[in-house]
Amino acid sequence: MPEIDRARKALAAARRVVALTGAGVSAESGVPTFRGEGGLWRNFRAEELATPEAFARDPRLVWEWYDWRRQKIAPLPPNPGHHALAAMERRFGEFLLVTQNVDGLHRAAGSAKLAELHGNIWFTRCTKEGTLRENRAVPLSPLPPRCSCGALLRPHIVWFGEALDPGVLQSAVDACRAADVVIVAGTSSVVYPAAGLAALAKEAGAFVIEINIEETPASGMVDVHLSGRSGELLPGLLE
Ligand code: BJW
Repeated sequence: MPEIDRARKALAAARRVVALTGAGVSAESGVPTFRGEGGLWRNFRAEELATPEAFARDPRLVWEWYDWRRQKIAPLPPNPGHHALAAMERRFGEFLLVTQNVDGLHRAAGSAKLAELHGNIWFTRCTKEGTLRENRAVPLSPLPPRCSCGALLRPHIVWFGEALDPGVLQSAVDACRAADVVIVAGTSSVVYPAAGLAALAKEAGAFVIEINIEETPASGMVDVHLSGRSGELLPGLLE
């Protein structure tokens, strides 16, 4: 049986479904990925921009980078991959979309059962009070922005070396442990703890489907690897 049919068959029999997404799912909307050709880390050094140390050293530089990314993402629409995942939420009895993406495009496509593991670029967090506020201003001015309490605001993003929100991570772990099918789409599967979720699900008995334009460290353990673009393959899974 062709791989896509094996994946469709598993999904057709599933009640509890989890989708785990990465930057590749937003690539067809025009959002740059992190690794690989054209990826952000080809032109920017992660440790100079995406660490708490970088922010402590030069908050303005870090904010300029995020402001540039916000300006790039703001006009971009969700693509058919995002829409297919929103449709899955309506189709399956239990569904959780676990995303590493911070661009907000899943929400824009209508997904509501969403665990944003690495935060959201459209929210700021007060470095003193921890208060979260949605802020869609593009460009942001002045940089770096400040809270009404006077403290610096930071992007609501999980940087390297920082812990993920324990509640958000636990919801992802619980859903993966209980899932009948897990779809891992558009992620290089190298950043932990997100990269460990597919193996966790597999060990707990889930059927794991990977969608990617290339092989990843997870490809050897999944039940089906579908090679291609998520904007084409995710809608194809529902046919
Ligand atoms: C397509 C496509 C198309 C393209 N269709 N596919 C265990 C082992 C080793 C290291 C660690 C470990 N545990 C923790 C670590 C350290 C670290 C880590 O994992 N490092 C590794 C890189 C080595 N992890 C952390 O630091 C995490 N924190 C943590 O563990 O804390 C522990 C702690 C506990 C208690 C107290 C204190 C600490 C935090 C990780 C945060 C990651 N943050 C980033 C940056 C955010 C900045 C920002 O957005 O501004 O999140 S890193 C960056 O990578 C971003 C992404 O969410 C993340 C994942 O990338 P993703 O989504 O997979 O994208 P790419 O670009 O890598 O891949 C795209 C894929 O799409 C490719 O495969 C393409 O082929 C594919 N593709 N087009 C389908 N059309």
